[in-house]
Amino acid sequence: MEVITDVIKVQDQQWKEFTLVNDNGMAVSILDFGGIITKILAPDRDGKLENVVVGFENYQDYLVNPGYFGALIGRVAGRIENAQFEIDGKPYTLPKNEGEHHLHGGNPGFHNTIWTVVPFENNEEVGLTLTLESKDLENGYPGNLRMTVTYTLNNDNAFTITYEGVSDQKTVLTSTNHSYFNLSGNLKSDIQDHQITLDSSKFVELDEELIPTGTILDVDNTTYDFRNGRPMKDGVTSEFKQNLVANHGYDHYFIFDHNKKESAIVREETSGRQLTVVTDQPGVVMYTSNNLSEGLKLRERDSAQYLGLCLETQGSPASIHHEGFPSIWLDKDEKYFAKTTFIFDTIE
Ligand code: G6D
Repeated sequence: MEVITDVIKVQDQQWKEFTLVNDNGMAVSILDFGGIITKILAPDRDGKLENVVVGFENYQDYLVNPGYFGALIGRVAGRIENAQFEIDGKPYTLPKNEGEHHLHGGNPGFHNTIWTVVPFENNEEVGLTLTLESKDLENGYPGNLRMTVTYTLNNDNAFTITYEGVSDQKTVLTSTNHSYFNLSGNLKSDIQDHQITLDSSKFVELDEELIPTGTILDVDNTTYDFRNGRPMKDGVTSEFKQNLVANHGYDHYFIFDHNKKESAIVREETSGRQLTVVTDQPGVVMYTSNNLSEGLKLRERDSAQYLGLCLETQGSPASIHHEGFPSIWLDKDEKYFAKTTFIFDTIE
């Protein structure tokens, strides 16, 4: 196992790209800019290593990155209604970077800031420790926040992301990674035939602006019931209101039942690749790149709708304005901890 470091010149900046390689040849490439995962090479059933995430051909395109490809997201992943909240009666207003609302931590956010990166390796794994200091009231968020994200890869083809944070004031925090997975390999096909299983019986209803209504819906007898596996395309062809609200797909927070160790399993029959997600998080935003615009030059091809599957494990920003949702409140000096493992293997 090894960590390979490359220097990437982007306009007047110098970024570093770190590639974690295990003994099976699986590799994960990560930038210090945004902690962005630019490539994951994973084997198919014949052992052929191919890229399984959406990423740009030209690195400078990560400077804009409207889809947040591969990026760490924070301080709050998802949407905060009306870009505001109150703590102990004191109002806080965040940038309205999507209509009247706040999306994905604002700008600058975790996704487009240079993180301090320290590689490491030991007998079990190779990895990176990324740290970031976010000042009090940066983008309107209270508290001086110190974030540490750890990426590790082991010889079981398990890639783990651990998030740790602490703030000197009460604040809100839920971070995630916004990789777009495509198990076909080198974006040979879109994700409509990916078979998805989610350990979830409830999901969060959205309004037309993709803002939680405050209602939690049952998946029973809907295209949101992934408990026994379902092809992603069911959400594309569905006339169910929530699939239409998401622009003919999924863009919703699923609350995990935590009945199983595996919170999500994704399979792609042609390649035989399988991705299993094990997480301590209470839920996941599953986004099926319904709004992925055309015309972006990706590593293997031009962008198109449904090219990647996002599994953004996190708390629910709806908890800011509604009771009964997985909380993203963080008390003064409370330790924030989140851990998600993506296990890549194959099926017969
Ligand atoms: C779209 O609604 C989706 C979000 O869920 C996603 O995170 C973003 O694109 C990249 O706004």
